[in-house]
Amino acid sequence: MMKEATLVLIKPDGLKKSLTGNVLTRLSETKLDIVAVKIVRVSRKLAEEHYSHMKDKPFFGELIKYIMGEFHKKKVMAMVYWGEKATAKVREICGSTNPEEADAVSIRGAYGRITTKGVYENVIHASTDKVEAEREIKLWFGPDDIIVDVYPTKIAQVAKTEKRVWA
Ligand code: FUP
Repeated sequence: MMKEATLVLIKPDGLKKSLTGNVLTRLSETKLDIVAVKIVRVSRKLAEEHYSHMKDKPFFGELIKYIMGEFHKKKVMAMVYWGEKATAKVREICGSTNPEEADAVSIRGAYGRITTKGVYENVIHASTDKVEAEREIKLWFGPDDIIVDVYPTKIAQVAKTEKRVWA
């Protein structure tokens, strides 16, 4: 069987509520490998690209504020899980998008809520399918952030770029 990669985000409500350990413990039931992890301060650009397919939804503005951390902490923990049927295995433990409809013992069922403004604060994001996973992982990570070769890469000459280094 082929291994595949899938993106998992612990959203700002999950970090604010100190649920990182609980979420990682639940995800370890999948026996998948974590091949990348970082804490990200989400820019508006990244938020809007990540949720570009939700652009026409009435709650889009609130959704962007939520993932940028304006209601909780301004950080997201982004991870790549890797293994056979990674996307399906992670989605199953996450539960349904709507935390009230999610199985009670799923991550979203146990820890999610719906705000009075109607935003689903559902603690975790998990890619829907393999195609979405690739799109999302390429938004959140570069090839050197991931310890296995999940997608084809190429060597590019990057001239005259500036980057921040330790002073
Ligand atoms: P999922 O793939 O389970 O993350 O769900 P969607 O891509 O359909 O939705 C993306 C995010 O929009 C969800 F995580 C929460 C939010 N959302 C709402 O706040 N209200 C809705 O009615 C639907 C989605």
